[in-house]
Order: sequence, then C-alpha cells, then structure tokens
Amino acid sequence: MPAPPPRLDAYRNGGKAGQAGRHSPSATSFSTIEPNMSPAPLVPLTIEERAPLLAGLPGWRTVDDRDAIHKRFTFADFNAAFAFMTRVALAAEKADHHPEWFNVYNRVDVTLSTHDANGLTRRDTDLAAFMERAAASLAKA
Ligand code: H2B
Repeated sequence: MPAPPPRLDAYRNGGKAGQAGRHSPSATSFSTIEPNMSPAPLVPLTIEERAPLLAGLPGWRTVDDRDAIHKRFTFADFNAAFAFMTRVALAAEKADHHPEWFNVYNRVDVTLSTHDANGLTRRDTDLAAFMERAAASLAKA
C-alpha cells in the first residue's frame, strides 16, 4: 500500500508536523478595502493628501515615470512570499483592486496605481496598508 499523503500540518511551521499553523486574524482583516464598505473615490490623491498617507507606509516610494507607488518585499523564502501573495490576491479580488507585481523566489516587487483613474488613489494606499499587515505576520529574510 502506498503511504498516505502527509497531513496539511506537515507543510506548516517549516514542516514540523503536528503543530497547528500560525494564524493571525489581523493579517486577513482590513479596513478601507473591506468589500462591504464603499470603495474609495476614483480620483487621484492631491499633493496634500499624499504626504500623510505615504508617511504611514514604510518602504513605499513614488515611481519616477508614472503616478504610482512601489515597494520591494523580501521574505524568508518562496513559501512566505507566496503566502503573502495569496493573502493579498484574495483581498484584492474582493475589493476589485489589483496589484501589479513580480515575484522571484523570496522577493515580491509591487507597484500600485489605479488604472481607471490614471493615477494614485486612496485605493492604492489602502491596498498598500493591507499589504503591510499581511507581510507583518510572515517570516522575513
Ligand atoms: N486595479 C487597479 N489597480 N486599478 C484599477 O483601475 C482597477 C483594478 N480597475 N482592478 C478594476 C479592476 C476594473 O478594471 C474592473 C472592471 O472593476
């Protein structure tokens, strides 16, 4: 008889089977991109609005050639990077606001901009804030 497949627990906690996976409710709860809340307006943020919002987003920088923000997230390994992307993907789909991103192994390069507004909106800074919370509970490099 072939051996049964390993239990899902075996893939958690770096393969230490039997220990419950870490679950952080804060990583999957979010405020302004909550789907049952009215979405942020589709108008680019004003200069005055940007400064305080970006000040609260560590590591996020404006992009040179377009109205967008960028951050490079670096995790412990591919597993953590993909867990981050999975959490963000589910929230992004619910909020109907999607990141541009590029993943190689433990690295995720993210660019946020609102195509429908042709610029940076509150939807982007809300998604960036959600990404910060999602990344906080995952192992870093
Ligand atoms: N994501 C981003 N980042 N910007 C948008 O303008 C956008 C989106 N528009 N996701 C949404 C989807 C739109 O295309 C659909 C039809 O609602």
